[in-house]
Amino acid sequence: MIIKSAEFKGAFVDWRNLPEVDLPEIAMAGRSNVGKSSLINKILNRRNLAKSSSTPGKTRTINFYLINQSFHLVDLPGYGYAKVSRAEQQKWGQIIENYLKNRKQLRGVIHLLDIRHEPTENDLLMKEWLSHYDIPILIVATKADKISRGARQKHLQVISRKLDLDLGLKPLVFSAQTGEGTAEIHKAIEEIIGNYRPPLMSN
Ligand SMILES: Nc1nc2c(ncn2[C@@H]2O[C@H](COP(=O)(O)OP(=O)(O)O)[C@@H](O)[C@H]2O)c(=O)[nH]1
Ligand SMILES: [Mg+2]
Repeated sequence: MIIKSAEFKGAFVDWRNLPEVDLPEIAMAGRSNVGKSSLINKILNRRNLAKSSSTPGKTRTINFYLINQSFHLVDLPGYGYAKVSRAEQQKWGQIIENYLKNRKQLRGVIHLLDIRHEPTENDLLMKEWLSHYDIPILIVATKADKISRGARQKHLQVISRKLDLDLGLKPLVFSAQTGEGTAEIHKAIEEIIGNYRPPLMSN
């Protein structure tokens, strides 16, 4: 996939205020600090389009990017940041679940997990929502440069087992540092977007 254009289109709190444009959408989900902004910048080949914040847990908005005038990439609020109150975390959960449940343009979710860590309760909840709402998923294991090649399989197995992934749903290995996995993510996005059929107009 060639990225010809990538524009930030806004930050939203309520799914009801999202752009009504009828373009397919792919959303990114994951824990705060898992590497979402870094992945977005890397796959779009932009240095700082998605702000990589040094104060984790701050973004609680749904951020919209328009790519090649043909689809939206959506950055969901990172969940599970420990220093945020429980009530606040529940609010984020609602923002995310409402989006997943109601957004008609949504075609798939890229679920990011840090390759080094065992999935958390929040990661499991995310996976449950995606299954429940029948949303196609791509699991991406981030920060692959932080462990040795030899340790990869073991870490990937922990993730697959904990998330109870089907055999066909192998995590894709990614590093924003080295760019590993970028081509595979492009391909996956093209496949997900390619499946899009605009709804028939009716009156
Ligand atoms: N070594 C390494 N660090 C990464 C990678 N991806 C993200 N980071 C770092 O992890 C921190 C959080 O990244 P960010 O993209 O802001 O995470 P977000 O909160 O999920 O958007 C930042 O300090 C990044 O530089 C990666 O692939 N490799
Ligand atoms: Mg971010």
